[in-house]
Amino acid sequence: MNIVYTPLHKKHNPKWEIFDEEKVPYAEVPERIEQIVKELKKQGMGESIIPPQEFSQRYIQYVHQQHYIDYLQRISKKEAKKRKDGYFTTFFINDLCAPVVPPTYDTAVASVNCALTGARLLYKEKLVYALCRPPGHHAEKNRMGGYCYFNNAAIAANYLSQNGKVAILDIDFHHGNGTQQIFYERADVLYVSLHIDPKIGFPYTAGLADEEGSGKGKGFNKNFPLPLGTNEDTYMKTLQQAIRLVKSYKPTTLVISCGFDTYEKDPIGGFKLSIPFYEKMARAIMSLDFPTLVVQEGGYNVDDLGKIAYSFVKGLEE
Ligand code: Q9C
Ligand code: ZN
Repeated sequence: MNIVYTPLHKKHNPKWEIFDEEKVPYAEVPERIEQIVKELKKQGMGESIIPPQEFSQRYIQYVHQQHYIDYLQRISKKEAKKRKDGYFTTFFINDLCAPVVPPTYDTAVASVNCALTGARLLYKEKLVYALCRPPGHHAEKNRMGGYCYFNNAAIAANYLSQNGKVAILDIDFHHGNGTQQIFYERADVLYVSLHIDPKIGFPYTAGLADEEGSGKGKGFNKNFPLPLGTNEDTYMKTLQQAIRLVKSYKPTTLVISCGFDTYEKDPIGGFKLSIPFYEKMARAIMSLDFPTLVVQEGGYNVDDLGKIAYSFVKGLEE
């Protein structure tokens, strides 16, 4: 298995987000990815870690509006420099959980490059893990939000769709409203997600079971909203349903939007999954036997993220 990683992500380091009018410490911290890398190295996987390649901006343009891309670049390089707490934009945004700091644009591009490098590698490798940061699945065509600026998994899936149908399985605690929106009218990319019921959790505005896609995309979007406190038994049964859907779609490649905020001790999650359970999840997913790109999304228990990721990786590699 190849692991794509760059230390560039560390520069994107906002201190606060604003949630329900309150300024709260930013959960999406650089230590998240650093802890994962540290544990994978400790487990002898250091040799598998490779840096991302550079890609043309057009791969981002296929998914995000040019006007949005340019706006994010401009506020990173100009307006954000004058703010100590990061710049909370009024435009192109869904919530106040995506502050822009001066390095945000460049690190968001580097994060996309990790996902695209992984996608390109899938032509010769069976399995790649892209350690993307900032995460991406809340980023819509022209809106940032929920710690996300560019939609890494969507950009990679769109790249892979040149070569055949792609399935995206999103196992982050939160619904990937951005990924759903981007592919909502497309039949050549299936989006399947397990997440906290949006009636009770972020992102609130999308992720209900009756959102099934529209136009040509009708039937190619599937949401499994789950209650707060979901346990391993319910989660595995639901994951098996999701896996069956992916299997019957017969994609050429599979992209996993992989969040570890479903962990029982995640500070912003609310499911009850234990560290050893991630190995079982990965094994269930790998039973599909498609070339698979794992894209890092959320997961905020910095102390345990390394162990969670390693448990997942063990299941992937079996
Ligand atoms: N105090 C991802 O997992 N903030 N995004 C929630 C926490 C937004 C999550 C409030 C959560 C965004 C990629
Ligand atoms: Zn999440």
